[in-house]
Amino acid sequence: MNKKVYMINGPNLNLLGTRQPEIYGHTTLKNIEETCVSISKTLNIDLELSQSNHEGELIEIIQSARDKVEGIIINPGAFSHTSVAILDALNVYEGLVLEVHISNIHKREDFRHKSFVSLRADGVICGFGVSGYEIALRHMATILI
Ligand code: CA2
Repeated sequence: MNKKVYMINGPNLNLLGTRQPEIYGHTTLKNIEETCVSISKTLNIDLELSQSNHEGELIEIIQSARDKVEGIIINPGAFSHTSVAILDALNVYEGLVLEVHISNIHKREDFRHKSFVSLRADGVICGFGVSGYEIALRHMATILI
């Protein structure tokens, strides 16, 4: 049977491909999601996609992952650096958590160097551009299947 995985994107990632291409590239979130859904089919994964600009909504999505999906791939955007509430929600979740950042957060401003989510993540991918999502998905498949 297929494994179920959430791919969650946080604030402003709906703008990918439209602004700041020097940092985030030209690929849109829709492109990323389509590519990942197509790859997930070859990996026997049912991928459920979401994006929200709202912290509370992201927490509700993470809470709904319990007893529903075996893994979460999450780019929490700027909430990575600020949200203890998202960390708390992830700490309740028992499946595999992979954190993705498109940019290399360690090469950027000091305030981006710390991620609360990394305190829970089983793996962190950053600085690989939008390929980070695909890398996370393939890793998820090797662990789950
Ligand atoms: O590198 C990443 O993936 C980040 O999670 C992206 C966040 C940033 O706050 C983190 O420090 C690192 C920002 C996402 C904003 O995305 C935009 C995309 C296009 C145009 C404007 C914003």
